[in-house]
Amino acid sequence: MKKFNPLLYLVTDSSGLEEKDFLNKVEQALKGGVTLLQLREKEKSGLEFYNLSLKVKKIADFYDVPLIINDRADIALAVDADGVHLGQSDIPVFEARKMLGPDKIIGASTKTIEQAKKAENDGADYLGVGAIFPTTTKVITVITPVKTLDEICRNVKIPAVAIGGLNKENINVLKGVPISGVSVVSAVMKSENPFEAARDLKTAVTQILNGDMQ
Ligand code: TZP
Ligand code: MG
Repeated sequence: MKKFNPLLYLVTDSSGLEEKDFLNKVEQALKGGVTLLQLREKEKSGLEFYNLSLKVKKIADFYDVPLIINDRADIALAVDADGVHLGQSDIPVFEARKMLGPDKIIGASTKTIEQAKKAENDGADYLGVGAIFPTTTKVITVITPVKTLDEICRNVKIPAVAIGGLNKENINVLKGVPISGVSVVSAVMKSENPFEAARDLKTAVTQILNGDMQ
């Protein structure tokens, strides 16, 4: 499997942006220090998603940041992305593993210890857990308490990242929780300056994970 570091995991949202502005935002965020990138598209056709994936892959490759495709193992394979991210309503992790083979990264969204253990046993490489806070990003989700996140982290061997409404002001709630990183959409995608947003968030996440935040 390709090595990956989920410390600052950017999940994209292109809605309301022209393609060139979207690609520019993603590039600025990568420059700012994003360590893992997920292309998430909920409204595009397969062809549009595929075409955008090819463009984002070029940028991600330039910054040497692995690219994960949300929902679609077929598109991940077609563009030779580094992996796929699957929710509880997507194809099962074990099927994606059969399709993608041992070398691709497979992530799974989980909200309970049972889901987390199943994803791990089925071959997932990392877990996304949330929403930790209410989110304004278009997603059907419910709150996952920090305590559940903590229990999930302690019950699996694969890395887990926290997601949902997180930003540099509120991630201190994650202090002491053995997460491997933080995943954000709006904190970076809605920022006027995604370079600074990513840079500052990375500093804050690093401090939280090292336990040296006030
Ligand atoms: N899964 C759980 S919450 C969420 C996803 C995709 C959206 C997170 O977006 P934001 O803007 O960081 O709250
Ligand atoms: Mg999904």
